[in-house]
Amino acid sequence: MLDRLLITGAAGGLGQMAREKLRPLAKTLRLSDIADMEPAKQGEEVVPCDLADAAAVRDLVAGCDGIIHFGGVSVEKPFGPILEANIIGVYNLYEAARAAGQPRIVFASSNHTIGYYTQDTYLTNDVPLRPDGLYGVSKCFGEAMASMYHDKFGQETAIVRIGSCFPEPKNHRMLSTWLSAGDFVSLINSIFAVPRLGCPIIWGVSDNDTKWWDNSAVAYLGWRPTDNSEVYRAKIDAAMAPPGRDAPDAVYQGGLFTAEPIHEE
Ligand code: NAI
Ligand code: 15L
Repeated sequence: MLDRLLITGAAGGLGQMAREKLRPLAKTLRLSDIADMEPAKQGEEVVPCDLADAAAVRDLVAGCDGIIHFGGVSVEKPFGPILEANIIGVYNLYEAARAAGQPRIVFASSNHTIGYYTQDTYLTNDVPLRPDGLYGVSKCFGEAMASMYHDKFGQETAIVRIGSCFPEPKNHRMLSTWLSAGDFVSLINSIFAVPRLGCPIIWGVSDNDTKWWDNSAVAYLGWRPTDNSEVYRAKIDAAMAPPGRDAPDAVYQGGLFTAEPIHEE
């Protein structure tokens, strides 16, 4: 059991899910966000923090022996907020972790690091990056930071390229990219349990029939996703027509993110 697990982005969708489901993983959960959070319950600490504030991030990370880094901009946005949260914020986090004895980190990366691969390609975890926007580029930066801090200092990070982690898949593309909360929780438990983690790239995807990603290189983690989006197919078919054959959501793994412009400030 960890002593104190830091969850950044605790006010967000995945942060709230983790707050509820990862309680048994640590004696204390330290929950942080720039947005409002529910008050601390027993075994919790609520610590507001802007990831762009280096001194505040250093204090935030001190005393933690594990970090789940969900905080940051999670969709395509102008470069300013992405720079603050996902570039400067990630640098601040890694420097704070270095000062705090290198707690193991789960870095929430994204399928948008490889979004321009087409849906007819099956990807191992060592393919060249093909980000589909500034958000995807910022996640490539985070992955590169994890790799460099591992090579230079031995910092361990699980780079989880999350597909689509929501209670249910929301459209036809997500039948391929869906990661269930249960599978994500079991992945995080495996990441903190494995004796030697290193700095693997892990596809964050459930055992969907139509998945595009091959996790065989990280079999040593012992993680076996058990959910399958197929159970939602009929519901999605009934709710919406599938995208046209040439629509971005049907062509590219990153779906509609590939059609986003560069947003102005
Ligand atoms: P979310 O947008 O709901 O949560 C992100 C949280 O980060 C928000 O509560 C926000 O207030 C906080 N944040 C933003 N800027 C900040 C700053 N400067 N300082 C401190 N906190 C800041 O996103 P969600 O869905 O919970 O995702 C969590 C993480 O997982 C994100 O990093 C996202 O990029 C990544 N991810 C999520 C996927 C999903 O399917 N939910 C898919 C791929 C990646
Ligand atoms: C992401 O990276 C986003 O954070 C999330 O909101 C979804 O859009 C997801 O990717 C996806 O590709 O479905």
